[in-house]
Amino acid sequence: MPLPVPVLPEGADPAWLPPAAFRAVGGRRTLIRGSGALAETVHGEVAQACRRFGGRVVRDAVSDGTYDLVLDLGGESLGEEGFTCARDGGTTAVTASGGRGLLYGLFHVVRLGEAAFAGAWTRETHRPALDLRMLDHWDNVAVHPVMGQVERGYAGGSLFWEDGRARGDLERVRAYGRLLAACGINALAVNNVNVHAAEARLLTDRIGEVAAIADVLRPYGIRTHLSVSFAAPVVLGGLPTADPLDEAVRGWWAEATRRVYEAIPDFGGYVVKADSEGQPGPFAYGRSHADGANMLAAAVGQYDGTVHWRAFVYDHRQDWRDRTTDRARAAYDHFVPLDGEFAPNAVLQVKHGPMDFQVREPVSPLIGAMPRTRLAVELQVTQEYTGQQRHVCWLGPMWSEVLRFRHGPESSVGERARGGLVGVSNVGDDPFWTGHPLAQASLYTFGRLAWRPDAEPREVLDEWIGLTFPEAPERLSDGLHAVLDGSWRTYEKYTAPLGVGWMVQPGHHYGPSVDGYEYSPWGTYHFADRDGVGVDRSVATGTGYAGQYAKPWAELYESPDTCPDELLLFFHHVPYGHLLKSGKTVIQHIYDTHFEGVEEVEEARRVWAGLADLVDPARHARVAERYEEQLRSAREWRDQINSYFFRKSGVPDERGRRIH
Ligand code: GCW
Repeated sequence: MPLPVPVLPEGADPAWLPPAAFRAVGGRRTLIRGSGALAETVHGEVAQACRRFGGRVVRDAVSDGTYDLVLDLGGESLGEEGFTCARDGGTTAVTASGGRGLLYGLFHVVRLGEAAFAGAWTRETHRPALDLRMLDHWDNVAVHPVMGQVERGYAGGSLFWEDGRARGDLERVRAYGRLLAACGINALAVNNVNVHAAEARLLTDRIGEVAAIADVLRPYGIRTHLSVSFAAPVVLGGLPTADPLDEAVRGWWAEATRRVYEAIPDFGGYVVKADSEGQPGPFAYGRSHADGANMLAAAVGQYDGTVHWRAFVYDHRQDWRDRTTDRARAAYDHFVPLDGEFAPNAVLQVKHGPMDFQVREPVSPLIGAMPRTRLAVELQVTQEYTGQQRHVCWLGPMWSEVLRFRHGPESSVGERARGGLVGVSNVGDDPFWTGHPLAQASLYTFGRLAWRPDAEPREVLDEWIGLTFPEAPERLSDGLHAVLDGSWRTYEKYTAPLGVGWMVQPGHHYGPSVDGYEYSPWGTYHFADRDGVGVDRSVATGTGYAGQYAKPWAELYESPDTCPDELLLFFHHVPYGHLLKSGKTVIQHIYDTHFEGVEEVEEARRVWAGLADLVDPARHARVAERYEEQLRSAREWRDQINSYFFRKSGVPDERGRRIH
């Protein structure tokens, strides 16, 4: 039976799968060959498109006709996810050997639109570069008193959880799974890595709720994962210890895991934040992170499950006067000595930068330093530090830089991420999914970069535009590029300068507060005084962080003369008069970029206003309203940062602009 396409609730935005995106497929004759759950999903998609656009779909016919499109499951081995696509004699043929491959092949044809049915082309083979393309949802089941329902969520409540339990109606989750499949995502963790009391129980007596979610995601090729508490044997099992080498503890996890797989046979595995920001972990028992991860890896191993063990481990109770402790060093210092000790199904999940998803950070040196460990790279799709989905900040270009970065000549970050690419989701129950409608572009781009880390982000954006706004006139597409392409750099311009990061309001992290975290225990300082600003992370005179890189990066970052401008204050403390490679002084750069950043937001707002006739009114209005806030906030950032540094340095703007 073909699986019916999910029905969106009234008012929910179709995002990048509006009905019109299926026009080309829906107007044609399609043959689908093969069986299995995902073939039914594919059939349901094509059938719905045909109902709308007058085409016809048949199943497994040996029959008469000629077909415009043949979707063929079976044949040579392309793995579970690969597919080929060719066009000859008026027929476009997709072949796949796994159900997911067939589904991805269909979405490929949908993306191509009319072009899929024009001319003739030789066979192309498509396979994802990374096997695991995952979203982590930082969703709480119960609303957390400080963090709310979705930690760092800017798009309303949770898609999965409502009133303290899994939603009874999971139709919207089904629609979400469909959107994710269309950009290539194949795994999802349904709860926050900070595992509170109610959420801990999802592992045991509440696993049925997770299973219900897994059931609706499965037909879209998505495996479900769960964040668990390392202390579960104590808090749920009543054991006196959670020591990973204790036999009773190991037995407890084995039994809990057996029940999980009973409920969810294709369960993906556990995500663990241990010994981090107050979460329990193996340190309490004098054990290593490899001991902890391997114990859980053993529990899920026989079921083909994976443990995602996060490397976000640092001292969050630092004394700001202590200049020897450097949070940027922490992940490397903790984990590099453990290289080679992790089980094959234990993946170390590393944030892309050494700190915490700032608008500009160097690529984490840890990613280049653990060749004998399976690593997953974690990106933050949710815009915690990049405007919280009130600002336009399309993150494709930043992620692309990260994924193409090479620690050494042999491989890029995208190639080192053998354990996958993981994004912290920016989605909630908001009608536009992501709060800011244009933030959908980041989510889509994340999926496509996980499929192909060396993809050109601008081309991915073209895909997103083509799907989301089918048959968009050139003026709309140009306008969207104008407001999105440079938005990350614009955001960088009006916020914390030259890679120094932070300067946000403590707690919620929205809006400027230059010294908000300066004397706090979190290890996030800029060290501005009357003479200069920045953190000395050199080996010669600083914290030594620069030495965690291999050559040539270690040498390049070591000296302010060779360090790239955009990271200068991450690596060095320099006087305000220090000359950048751009030819400007640091202080003048700060003034100029902050004025420019605001001007760029004004311009983007103007461009958007001019697109009103080409975008549906609700979406246009939502973005327009957010531009007002972005502009207000950008001006606030400009004024706070410029005034702060003017007062500290006493150096006037050489262009004499007004600084308060
Ligand atoms: O980015 C920070 C956030 C925390 C988050 C933590 C983490 C889930 O401020 O809210 O906790 O990182 O990645 O674990």
